[in-house]
Amino acid sequence: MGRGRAITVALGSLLAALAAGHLVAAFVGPTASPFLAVGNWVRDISPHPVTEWAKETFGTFDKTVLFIGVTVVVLGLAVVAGLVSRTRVWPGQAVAAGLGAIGFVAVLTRPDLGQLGFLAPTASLLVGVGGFRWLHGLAVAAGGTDYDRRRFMRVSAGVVVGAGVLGTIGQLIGNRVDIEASRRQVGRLRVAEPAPKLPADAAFPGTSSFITGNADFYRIDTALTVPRMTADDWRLRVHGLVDRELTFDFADIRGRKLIERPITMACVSNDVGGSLVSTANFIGIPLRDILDEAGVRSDADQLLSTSVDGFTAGSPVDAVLDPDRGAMLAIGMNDEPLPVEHGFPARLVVPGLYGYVSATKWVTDLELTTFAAQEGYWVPRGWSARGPIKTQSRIDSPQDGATTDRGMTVAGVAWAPTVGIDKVEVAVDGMWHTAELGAEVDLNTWRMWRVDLDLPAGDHRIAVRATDRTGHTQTDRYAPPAPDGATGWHTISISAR
Ligand SMILES: Nc1nc2c(c(=O)[nH]1)N[C@H]1C(S)=C(S)[C@@H](COP(=O)(O)O)O[C@H]1N2
Ligand SMILES: [Mo]
Repeated sequence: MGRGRAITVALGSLLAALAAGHLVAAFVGPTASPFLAVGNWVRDISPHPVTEWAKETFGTFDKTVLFIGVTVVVLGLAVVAGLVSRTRVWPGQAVAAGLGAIGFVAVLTRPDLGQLGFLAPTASLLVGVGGFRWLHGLAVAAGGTDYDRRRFMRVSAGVVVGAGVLGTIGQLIGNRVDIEASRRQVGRLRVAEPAPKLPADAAFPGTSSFITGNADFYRIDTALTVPRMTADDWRLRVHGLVDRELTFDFADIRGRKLIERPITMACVSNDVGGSLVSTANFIGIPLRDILDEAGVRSDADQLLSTSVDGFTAGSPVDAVLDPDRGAMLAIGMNDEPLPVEHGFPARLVVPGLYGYVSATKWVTDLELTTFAAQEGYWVPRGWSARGPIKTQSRIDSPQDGATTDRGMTVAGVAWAPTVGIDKVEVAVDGMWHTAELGAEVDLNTWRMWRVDLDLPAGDHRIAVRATDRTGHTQTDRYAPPAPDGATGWHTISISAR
């Protein structure tokens, strides 16, 4: 058969296979969709330099790019499958079976699927291999009469349209778990111990706002699709090196005395001057309370928290049990139930630890274990097992490269969660000025600063460094984010006139 027909056979059966898997996955768990599962799988097995390169090059679009990449590779394989089957059917069927097998492995290695998860890749495999055979037969026949040729064209167009319709139906059914409805049902959380009222001088003109709105709060996670777990379905299991295993449901948590605490969270991937740091009023309960109820045994030194989608983070037990640090199991954020992207129904927040070793969203499992026995998700991927947040500061205004008046104000933020900020200094062409500090709202939050300058006309370099309350001053030695957080002074160039 001709190339065009061969490729049509392959692409038609591929689309039908993916649509069948997607549709079945809508009933057995959306992440069982072979296409999604292969995307997740490729992400998990990608070598560290590749994922870092993708993050640096594409930022938060890295996952979209991953999807496009997987799509291109799969389409390419399908085209090959078609082209090698122009005379015989079996080579293409073999490629279809191979792709189906990859989908199978990807789905079966998902940590978040029930026993029926295998049905989705099974559907894809059968439809892919069977569909290829059927279309191939029609394509061979299409070499005969005009009637057969038109029939092949009609059938392949029908297969493509049908696959689109079934895939879309699968998508709609998969989204039927109305997570926003579950959030609305949770409604207002009644807080017994509210966060302190913000003093007027917590922030200055030109700095970030002190509390980051939920829509502006930075977001980082490995989830290709946000987990859709309702409050009713949510359970939290506490087990491992404990005296008694416990399981909590959402009502158990919200029925307790809820506290509200302002906490600054930071991502280890935040480069000097970067924006992966935000502050919110988190609502929840002290994590320590439920760990104490389970009775943490003295041989446990790591709390391994697992998300419904399989992400894991390992936090030091002394940090999560330290009453002064105030680690939380959070169910709310800035007066609302947690937004879905930030972990609804529940997440962990541990002041002073980077998110990758502490802040598990959609958390469903807390295992008391040891650092020697288990590693969190990012550790085998080149990041340090321990991730205390490093003292940092950032210039928010003016922007790098700006032209300013000679009389101007430099303003920004500094953070050293758990110990607090003692001093911020700004260097103008190497001359240090001490900045005025905003109110210290909490030792676990960032602190705003500003300094008024009167500059000679011309170009200037402005750098900032903070000193925390342990007396430690930020080093000027630049270190990149990997493996345990960036160091160095945020520096900008401006021109005054
Ligand atoms: N389930 C899950 N939780 C997660 C992650 C993730 O990939 N999956 N990423 C962590 C990282 S690296 C950070 S910095 C914080 C970010 O939380 P945010 O998106 O609410 O800002 O979440 C942490 N919790
Ligand atoms: Mo992070």
